[in-house]
Amino acid sequence: MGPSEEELRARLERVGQAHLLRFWAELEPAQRDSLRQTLVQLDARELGEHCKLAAEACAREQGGSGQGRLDGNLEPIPAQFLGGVSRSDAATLERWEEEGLRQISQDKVAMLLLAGGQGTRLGVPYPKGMYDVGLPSHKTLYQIQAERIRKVEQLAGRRFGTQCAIPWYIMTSEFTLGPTEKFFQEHNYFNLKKSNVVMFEQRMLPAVTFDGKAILEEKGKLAMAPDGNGGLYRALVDNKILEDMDRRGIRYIHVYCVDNILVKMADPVFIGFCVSKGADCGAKVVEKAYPTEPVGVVCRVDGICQVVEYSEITLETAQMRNPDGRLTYSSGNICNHFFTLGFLQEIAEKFEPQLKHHVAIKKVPFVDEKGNLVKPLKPNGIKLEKFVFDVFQFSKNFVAFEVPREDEFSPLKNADTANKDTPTTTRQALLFQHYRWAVKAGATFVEANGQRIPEKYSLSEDEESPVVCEISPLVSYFGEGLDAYLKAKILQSPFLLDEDVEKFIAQHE
Ligand code: UD2
Repeated sequence: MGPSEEELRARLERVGQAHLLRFWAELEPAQRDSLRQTLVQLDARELGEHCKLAAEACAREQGGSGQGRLDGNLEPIPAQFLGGVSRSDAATLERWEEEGLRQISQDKVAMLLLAGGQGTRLGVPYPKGMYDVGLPSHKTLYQIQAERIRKVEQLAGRRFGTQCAIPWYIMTSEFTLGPTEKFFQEHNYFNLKKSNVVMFEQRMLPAVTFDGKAILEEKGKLAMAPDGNGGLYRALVDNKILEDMDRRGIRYIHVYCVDNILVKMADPVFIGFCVSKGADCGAKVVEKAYPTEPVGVVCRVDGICQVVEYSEITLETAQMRNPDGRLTYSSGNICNHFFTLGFLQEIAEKFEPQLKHHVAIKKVPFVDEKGNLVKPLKPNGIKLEKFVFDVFQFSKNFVAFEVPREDEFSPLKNADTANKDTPTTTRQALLFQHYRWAVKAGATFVEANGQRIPEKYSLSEDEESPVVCEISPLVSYFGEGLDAYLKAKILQSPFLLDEDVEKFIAQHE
């Protein structure tokens, strides 16, 4: 049953939120129950504090310009804590890869996907992982990721003679849990063991007006949004995920965001690097493309590692270069992180409440005093979010690992009407990578008339891959092992090497 209307009203009045019951008299019994349940769950006192916090944080942010605030206290990640593909020789990279595969083969590594976002910029009504960017195979992001897990399990198992598994934890939100579960069921979990795919839900927080009032999006429903990808740490506790990891013997967790089509799942090189350095927390980064590129930079502030937003430093600092010509602050964050289980346990137990609240100002549809639905033209609401990387500051041994952008980072953020991070740019990035792998393995591509297509190893931003070439992750995780199929082969675009390699061999004999 829960509290009566009078009781609810009294509690809300004490915290200045009684307007949430404005339409109570008009609500059907089911709507009343649902609103009552939301308000009880939120707890009036906590709701009041949340609204106050949101309004204050927003006023603070709008009052002062962030630019230049941190410049004086900034320093790059010291060289001994920064590794990278182009900063190391082949033997060292192999050593790290071997170490990563060893940890995977011993069932100590898990993947954790952040998939609770609403993907508003892409503008599709379903979770981003279900998106098909138009590859010849029409695989979705989820399928590509699942197949990379299967392949790297196989590589580790073969190398060390074990049968191993990488559990896949997927953080969803109220918006994404239902459709994601259904999608995985319909696709038989992409042939992963169902018990190794663990979905859990992050919390939602009410959107708040500039004067600190929670917003009604319907007469009986509050406007709510997920609490940011840093909501991870509360969600891990709420859903007892760390206990589940511990029970399975997991020691290292590779966390990533859903939209990077090139993501190396459970990347053995990155994991091996972090483990070899004894790190408790690590971030994969790419070199910033240009000084004003709008990405957060991994660096130190007053000696403490963190991600600094581009809006928090001046142009002058962003443009600083080292004697070798590289940008001084060049480590661009790509939402790809390494944590030990022990570190996550510490965050959950001790530090989570200290994580900063970030303010996002959005247009939030609402019902006005007369009960009419209004779609605001100007931003009217504050959403508070925590960020996954804000825990770096609590690390005792933080490392960063730089990887080539063209091999590891191409995110799907926008619809094709934009010119960056779209279905087209992500598709092209993957096709061009697979083309480079094929050429490296010894294949030659020809036109329909048999004329050879000249080889290419780099593209400018708006150029298309010279051929359409897709290789199933079940055949190759990161370009390895392709010589066996592609050496000295003459191939025509569009080319798809799918998991049925026997058929391919028979056709090309
Ligand atoms: C993220 C990073 C940014 C940069 C960029 C690269 C954060 C806070 N920012 O920015 O530094 O690395 O990615 O692509 O990490 N998500 C949830 N719950 C939420 C909100 C988001 O799970 O409440 C997930 C979302 O589904 C996605 C990931 O977090 O997988 C990143 O979210 P985003 O795309 O909104 O982040 P973006 O692009 O602003």
